[in-house]
Amino acid sequence: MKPRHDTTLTIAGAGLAGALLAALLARAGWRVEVFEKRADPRQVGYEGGRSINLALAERGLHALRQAGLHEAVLAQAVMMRGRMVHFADGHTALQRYGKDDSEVIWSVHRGRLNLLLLDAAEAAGAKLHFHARLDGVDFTAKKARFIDDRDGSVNTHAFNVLIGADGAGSALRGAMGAITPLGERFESLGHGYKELEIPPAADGGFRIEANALHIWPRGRYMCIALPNTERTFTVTLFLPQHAADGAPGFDALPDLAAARALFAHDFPDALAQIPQFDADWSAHPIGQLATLYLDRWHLDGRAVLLGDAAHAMVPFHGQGMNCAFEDCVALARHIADATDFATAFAAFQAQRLPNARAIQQMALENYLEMRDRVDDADYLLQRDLERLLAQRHPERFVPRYAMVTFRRVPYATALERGRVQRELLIEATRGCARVEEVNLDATDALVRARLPPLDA
Ligand code: FAD
Ligand code: 8R5
Repeated sequence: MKPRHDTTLTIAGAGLAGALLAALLARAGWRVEVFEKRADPRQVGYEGGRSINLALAERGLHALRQAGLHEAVLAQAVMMRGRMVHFADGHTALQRYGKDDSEVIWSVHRGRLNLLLLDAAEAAGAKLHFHARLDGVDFTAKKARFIDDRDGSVNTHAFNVLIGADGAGSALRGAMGAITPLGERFESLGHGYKELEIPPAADGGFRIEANALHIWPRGRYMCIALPNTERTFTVTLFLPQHAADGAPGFDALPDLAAARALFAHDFPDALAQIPQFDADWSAHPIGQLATLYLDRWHLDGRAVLLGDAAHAMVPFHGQGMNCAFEDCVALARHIADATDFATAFAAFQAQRLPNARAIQQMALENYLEMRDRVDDADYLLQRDLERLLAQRHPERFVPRYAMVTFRRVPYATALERGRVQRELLIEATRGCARVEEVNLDATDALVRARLPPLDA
């Protein structure tokens, strides 16, 4: 479709996806209005000043490139070359993510990224409304109701097309579900998270290695830390909600003393770097982790969902934002290519829903990998062989982590080829203790037979 002057695209939510999508659609010539429940962060500052960072990978970076924003974002990002694993005995080891510094991920500040995207959306011509919480939709009259939570006042806006970028608790999803069953299912992981902060060192530098994503794997739970440009780290403890079989859980940490005792026992080196442990633990809520599955993302040509509103996932692959950004580019392209909105939204759903399912599954699987397998002998042998095969067959054998993180092949392709590769690694390392013992001629033949060249 060519942009039409009698048609406005109304976006609910000016978070990461809503702001980027507004920029992309406004640049393409559409009239765009965005309604966000919170205040304008450019006026009030973001999230109470807390540094919350996200890992940006190739899919997200590529979307930012489409909006001309990648350089501005990377100028404020910290490079993470690999996992720095902190073993229980205190020693550490860097496991590189990619072959060199062209294959890295970037720690970016959520608040600053959001500001940049909002400025870009506005510069492209999108109209932004803050203090406007979507509260109800009349899909017959095509009217949406918004509430200003400061005083409870209500505003009603006529719409042509509604786009839901209003996050995991999406109000638009709720309104659509009241008209048509969306097949909504929430699956709670049964684990929660708590954020803590490592401040800068006395000399103003980073207290631990800056250019890495730190992991303290402890079997059934773990801590991670991502660097901030302010030379701080945001530390996140992931832990079961309920203690069971001798493993700790949030419900068995009734007070600060219990929380400190857990850290002193399992993460003493991390605890030593968190001087404000007590204040952080008391002030920060326990975050919830769940996967949201839907069977439908759109209501003919009237409404469509994307990002967390359509497919919230657990965080363990660091792909929630990356996937949401990929959604934005895909939706903008389907709107440009189709003859009407119903066709565009159906094509968007057909393309993206199977891929959202695939990354949701891989994100769940990566929790086990991060917390339990990074220090396991079989895993390390398979990982050595994986690196060797990736060098010998760079176009055929691309580790699953790399397909998800450094390539843009559909997530469903990464999942399927990852399965083939895993079986191959298990077969090839059977009975071997070291990678030198693997029969490489036979393994090369298996690679050529099972893995056609990957072209993306
Ligand atoms: P959101 O960014 O949540 O935006 C939704 C917006 O809608 C918000 O601004 C909200 O205020 C607004 N809103 C909500 N309801 C209404 C309403 N009724 N009316 C109007 N506006 C409304 N992803 C990664 O790729 N890498 C990471 O490392 C990573 N780390 C994360 C760390 C944390 C602590 C969390 C919580 C998530 C992380 N994610 C990460 C996931 C990522 O944040 C989300 O996947 C991404 O923000 C989804 O974008 P979105 O625009 O769909 O939703
Ligand atoms: N999200 C991430 C990865 C994969 C790292 C690897 C994992 C915190 C709430 Cl848990 C997690 C990754 O496999 O070595 N890349 O990026 C981000 C992650 O968690 C984010 C910061 C998070 C939700 C709290």
